[in-house]
Amino acid sequence: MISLSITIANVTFPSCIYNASGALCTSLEELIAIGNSKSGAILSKSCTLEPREGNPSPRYHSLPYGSINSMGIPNLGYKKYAEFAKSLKRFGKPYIVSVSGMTFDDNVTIVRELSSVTEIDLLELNLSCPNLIGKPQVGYDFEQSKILFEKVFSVCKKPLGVKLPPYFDFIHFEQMANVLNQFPLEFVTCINSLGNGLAIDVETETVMIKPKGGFGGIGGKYAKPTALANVRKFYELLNRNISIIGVGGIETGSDVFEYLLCGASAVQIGTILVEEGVKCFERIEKELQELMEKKGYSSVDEVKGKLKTL
Ligand code: OXC
Repeated sequence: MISLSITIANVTFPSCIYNASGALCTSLEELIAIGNSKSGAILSKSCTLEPREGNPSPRYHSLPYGSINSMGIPNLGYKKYAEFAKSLKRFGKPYIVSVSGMTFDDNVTIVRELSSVTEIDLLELNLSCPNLIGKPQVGYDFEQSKILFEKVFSVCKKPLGVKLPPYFDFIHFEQMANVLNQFPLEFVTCINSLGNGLAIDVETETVMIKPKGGFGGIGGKYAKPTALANVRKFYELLNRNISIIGVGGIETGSDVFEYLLCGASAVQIGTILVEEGVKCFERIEKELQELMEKKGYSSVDEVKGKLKTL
């Protein structure tokens, strides 16, 4: 049997395929369902200092090739995700908490506090939520990102990674990689949703979601080519000890294989998890194993980064 197991920051993931933050991972029940599934890790919804209701509904809509959302980080507050850690340990897979403080200082406080919770394995700092009214994405401000990393790494005792927005210009990849390479980051997750897209119902001549006049983050198949490009570019530019996690439009084992070729060590599932439920992990894992077997590969490492160019 082909092993899909991987190791990041000395933490073993039984499978390289797990949930994206935001997809069915806000309540303890949802996190337990991920624990009980074939997901290779349990990643929480991004958390803030205080609990949040998020943006007004409707705030998620499926689209022909993906989804649009403007959730606004509804979550239970970081203390709950710390509390949940003990009961999630029994699943024998990493528990990762996503952090998305509303301010610079909130991020520092949350990372410091979660750092001392033994049962949390890793932290993913989300610098790329496109749906917070009046708050630009920190990941698009390279100077601010650097200042934040300096502070966060001075208080963080856990392996920490960062969730990035999509970049579209080589100079921006270089500028961000230059910042990231200066810190002891364990992983980089590429990409958050394509920010501020618009979806329209022609019949009613109306936008699909309520917040921000209908603008929202686009996920699913629409995002895949951009996400693959972000994984590939950062694989080329980042220090080799920083693992890359791919996310965007993965529906099949073949999609995962593409991400591995680009240099991803693991992948996260967002839109299709919301649409299909936690059973998607078993299906995608099986599809990937069959494809790898057919091609004669026996581990994730053998495929990683092997993309050919013309
Ligand atoms: N990305 C995020 O980081 N957060 C959520 N949506 C998204 O596309 C959210 O909660 O709005």
